[in-house]
Amino acid sequence: MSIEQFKDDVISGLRQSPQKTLPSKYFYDKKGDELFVQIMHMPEYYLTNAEMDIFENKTQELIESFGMDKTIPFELIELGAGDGTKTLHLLEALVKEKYRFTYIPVDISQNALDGLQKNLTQQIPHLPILPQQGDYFKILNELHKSEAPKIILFIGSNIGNLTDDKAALFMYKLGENLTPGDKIVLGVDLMKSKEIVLPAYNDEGGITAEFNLNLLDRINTELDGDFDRKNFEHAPFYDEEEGFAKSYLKSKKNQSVSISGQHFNFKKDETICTEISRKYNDTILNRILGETDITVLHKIVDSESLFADYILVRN
Ligand code: AVJ
Repeated sequence: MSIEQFKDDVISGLRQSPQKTLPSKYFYDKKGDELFVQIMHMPEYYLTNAEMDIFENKTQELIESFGMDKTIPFELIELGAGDGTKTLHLLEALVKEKYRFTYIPVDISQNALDGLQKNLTQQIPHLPILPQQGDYFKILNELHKSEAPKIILFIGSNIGNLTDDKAALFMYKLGENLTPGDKIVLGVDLMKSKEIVLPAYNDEGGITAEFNLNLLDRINTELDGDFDRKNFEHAPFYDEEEGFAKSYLKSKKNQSVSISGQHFNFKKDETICTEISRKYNDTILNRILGETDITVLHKIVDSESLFADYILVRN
């Protein structure tokens, strides 16, 4: 991720009117990565436990939905691999049941991949693992050259940060890089009441607020900005009807901020939208897949029906 790109995105996002925005992908600097790990361990952030429940307790249902032949080697490709704790359960079961496969974690962070590889080879000594660093679609395009059937893991509600238009484009591009019969495991957070969703993005301990405000610190450090974080507050929002959680940073007063020599004015109570976290149901997913060659094969939910891993197929 280049600093020029970061600067362009920040400046154009803050020039937007009426709603200023900042892309959520910039949350993840070193501090942001650490804070996100803390978020995943918070009692309010039900998403992690719910998907863990699926990978831990519905492993057989997951494996059966792949419909793989044990004699044919396949590739299990994980986009945005993270620390692999959920995937570990699936990998262990696949190895134990003598499936023939290579695990290919893909991430933009070489650091994340190194940590993951170290972890997984300790836990599963004979796991064939082939980490790939770089852009998802560049790597998928390379991998498409091999004949092996593929299962793509895109879990953790990572698709939730995309607007529906962008999610549809993402799924279309994914389909372009797959062969008929290939599968996708798509992990999404399900639509539910705001009593459950809001606390996940507005925890008592203030970790999410810190995660959101850290973006201002990052802009200050990397783009020579002078945001005073005391003058902004974390403002979460959930539209229960539409299923959109959104995070904002709200200006506590009229103020002007300079970034790389450019000035931006904020009125009291004016907001910057820093993240959307889309919540799904079958209708929304099918609409997003509408223009693609991908359809839903199966749906696995956790014991409390909070989260779903959809098994999709490329037709
Ligand atoms: C990593 C996109 C799944 O939207 O729930 C957590 C990021 N933001 N708390 C989410 C996040 C605030 C998270 N995803």
